[in-house]
Order: sequence, then structure tokens, then C-alpha cells
Amino acid sequence: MAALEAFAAGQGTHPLLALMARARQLPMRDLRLRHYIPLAASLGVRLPNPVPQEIASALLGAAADAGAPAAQILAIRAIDAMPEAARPEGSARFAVRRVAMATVPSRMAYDTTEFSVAAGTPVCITMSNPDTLQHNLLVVAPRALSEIGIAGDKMGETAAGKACHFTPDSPKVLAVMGLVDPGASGEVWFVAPAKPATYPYVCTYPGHWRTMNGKMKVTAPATPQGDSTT
Ligand SMILES: [Cu+2]
Repeated sequence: MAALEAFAAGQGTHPLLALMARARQLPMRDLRLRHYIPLAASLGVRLPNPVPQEIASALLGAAADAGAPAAQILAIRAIDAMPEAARPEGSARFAVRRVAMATVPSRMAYDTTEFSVAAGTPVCITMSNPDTLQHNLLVVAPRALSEIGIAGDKMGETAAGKACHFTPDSPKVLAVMGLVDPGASGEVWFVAPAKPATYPYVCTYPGHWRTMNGKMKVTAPATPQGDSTT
């Protein structure tokens, strides 16, 4: 965080804008495999209140830009972290859908096996882990449950597997919650896909996927609200 602030000062910009510029350059693969945890930690960046116009415009632009998913999530989280009254005008459409779930002790399962969300909605899944084992949660492409589950199994309980949180290097992995220790909780932020379908979520810790999975049903986009032009 100190390095980020120093970098931003050198660029003559706010740390959040510097961070978004860096995030914009991250390929999706980096987002899946390496950078999701540092990005989450970066949310300690404090915004002035009221938010200067320059930052508000940058946030709204990035929040709508699915072409740069790391910067998009960063912007959505920054908006979400603001007090509601301080959020930039036009940010209501980035309201976050929160899904809270838990692991079921000794059952190799999530307590929530299905939820629905409208296409394009920002989602935050939190998972508490009262079990005695580590677990993770990956959101994957339609019909990719067994392919990704088997890829996780093949990593085995190795140091290399743990280092990447048992995240298979596949474009079918859409969002990653890293390993969550016993007694801890984790979270993952992503934007629900634009295409309505059933997207499985799964724990890829070797041996878990067959019972530890669920379905995210993405429905047609909600009709815009509060838009007087339609
Ligand atoms: Cu598991």
C-alpha cells in the first residue's frame, strides 16, 4: 500500500486511479491466477468525501467496462465501499448482490447449493468455513463442473497446487475465491456473466468437487429502473 501511494504521488494522481490504470493492464489470466488477492487487499485506499469529479468519472467508466475486468471490479468495490450518499450519480446500477454462504462441517458441501442473479449484476459471495478442512470456491462456465473439478484433482495435494489455491489454468474459470482456512472466511467479487445460463460453482481442493458444488442461475438482465428516458 505504501508503494502504491508513492507510485501514485510520483504520477501526480490519486492512488485509486493509479491502481485502476495498473489493473487495466492485467490480462484475465493474471486476474484468475495471481492477482485476485492483492487486488482485494488494495481496497484500503481511502477516497476523499465528496469524491472529486475526476475520480467519480473514472470510477463510473471503469465500473461499466467489462473489457478490463480487474479494473471493473476495483471500481465497483470502491463505489460499494463509499457511504451511499457519497456515491457518484449514476452508480445505482452497480449495486452489489451479496450472497452469504458457509461450508457444512464434515459434509464436503456448501450450505447454499443454488442462487439466482440477473445478468451483468455485480456479485459478492462470502463464505465462512466452520469445517476442519481448507476449501475454496470457483465460479465456472456452463457445463464445466466436472472438467474443472477433475483438473483440481489432478493437481494433487502438492505445494504447487496450494500455491495457486488449486485454481486450474483454464478460460472456463470465471471467478476465484482462494483457499479459506478452517474457522476463517473468504470472499470473491465478480460481475455476473451477460449470457443467461446455469454457471456452476465448485470447490477444487482435490477430492472435494463431486459433492462440494452449487449452481448460480443467471437470469435475463433486470429492466433498468429510475431511467426517465425509457
Ligand atoms: Cu472443499
